[in-house]
Amino acid sequence: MSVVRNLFRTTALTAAIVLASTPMIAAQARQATASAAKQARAPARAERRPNVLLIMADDFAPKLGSYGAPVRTPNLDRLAAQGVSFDRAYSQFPWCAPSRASMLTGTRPGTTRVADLNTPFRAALPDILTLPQYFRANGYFAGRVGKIFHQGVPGGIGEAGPDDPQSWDKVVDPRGRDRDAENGRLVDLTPGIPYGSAMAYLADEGEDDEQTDGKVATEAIEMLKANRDKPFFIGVGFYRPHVPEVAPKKYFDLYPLNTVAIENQDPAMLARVLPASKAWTPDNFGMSADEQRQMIRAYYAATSYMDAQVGRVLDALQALGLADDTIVIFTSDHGFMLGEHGQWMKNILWEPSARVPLIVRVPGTRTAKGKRSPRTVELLDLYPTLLDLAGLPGYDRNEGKSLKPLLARPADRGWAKPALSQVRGGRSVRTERWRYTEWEGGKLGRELYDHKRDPGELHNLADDPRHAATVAKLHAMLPAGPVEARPKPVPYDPIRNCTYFPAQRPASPTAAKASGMGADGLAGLQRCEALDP
Ligand SMILES: [Ca+2]
Repeated sequence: MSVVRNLFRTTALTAAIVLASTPMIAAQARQATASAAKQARAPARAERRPNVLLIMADDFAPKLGSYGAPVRTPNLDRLAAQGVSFDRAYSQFPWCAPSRASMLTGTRPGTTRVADLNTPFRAALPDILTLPQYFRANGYFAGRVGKIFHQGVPGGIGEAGPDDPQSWDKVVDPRGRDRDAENGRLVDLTPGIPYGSAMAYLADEGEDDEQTDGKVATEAIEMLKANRDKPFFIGVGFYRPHVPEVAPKKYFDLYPLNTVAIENQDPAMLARVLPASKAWTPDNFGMSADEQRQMIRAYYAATSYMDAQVGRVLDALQALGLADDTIVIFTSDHGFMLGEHGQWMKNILWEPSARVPLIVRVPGTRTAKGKRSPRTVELLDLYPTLLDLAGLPGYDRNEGKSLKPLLARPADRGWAKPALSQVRGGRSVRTERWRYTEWEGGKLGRELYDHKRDPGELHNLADDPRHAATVAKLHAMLPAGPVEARPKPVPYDPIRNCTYFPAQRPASPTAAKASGMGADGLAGLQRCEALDP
């Protein structure tokens, strides 16, 4: 019997009546909804559907206390104690726009055709119902505060960006003082790289609610208050810990610099990394150990700041009497490298780039409070999970699988679905024990890591004949079909503070856009060629 249905006993409409009374939405959405409605089974009895509060952080690897990281996240840890945490949850394309398009349409990157920051998923999927849109079409209020679909950071803060208007009844795009921090106040360890990608930070003056994430929390609380009497799907999208790492100074003070550890930088290990497995060169952008320490501290500080804002929203949910009627999800669009393998940021297929935190709190789930699931799950599983938990009809275009069985029994051995991730030119599969990655179908190399013995992914076993059978098995799990060319890592010159694009420089801005290169979030990047006389 559904746990959720036990909880939401107040009167509500059947799916059919809700659909008939749906407010005006785009014609294509209505059409697609009608198709979804055909799959609907009428609920067994009248019930009030649960609310959904989807909280996302940006570029957040699972560096939180409850995941064993030396980062202070008391509010997320409290949520984890009340719900189920997934230790092996993965992004399908660890980069903002492609990941969010996949998660929010419930389809894989091969279906969304989004592999850069500019291509809208509506180009390939004009009539898909997004996750919030599906709830909206089923009688929910759907609202968003901050970054749920892709927005550029920091340039797009305060603007809707490439949003999906038909997904929402209301959107709010707050803008705090961090948006203007680029006016010469940031500590920039990689000059010449735009602030969306630069290793830059600021221990800022002022209070929490002067920064964008503080305003996101404040606006989210207002949206909860305004919609407390109706079923709602509210997306709360925080901007930190995406770079630049701007947060009030008190959060930096939590991490004395001499207590922050940097990643293994053994030169022999770094020399073994496949060129295809890098997003940028040189290793660590040429940052010194002390500079790396500063960036890690800044990431931790921005995380603790974001955690405090999550806490404000969760406290409001409780104070408004909504906690017992609301499913809460916390996750991120992808992870973030903090110097592992000499790499920083994302858009590569190492574990810290592909892995995300995932915490699900379902009111009334008595069997799994504070438990952790070791099973491999994917961000695109969230869409069918939420339909399942809310008692809404399934959507036949979902390519993921409901996590509901794991919420009841987090270690359920019946769950044996591997997690797939990809970037341009790379395909990777993660099982509980292994990560296997192919670059251009193996032409540019293959990687096999045994996470049971080597969680740091330091020993590539792909060419070890003793693991040939494992490689064959994992290869068969990768998606079929052609693999596009692998872009070369972006070469940064830390002496001249500029970057080169040899070989892959497109002929024109149009060609750049078509190739996806101009869409890398690198617009405004200082080109070394331009510095030459
Ligand atoms: Ca992101």
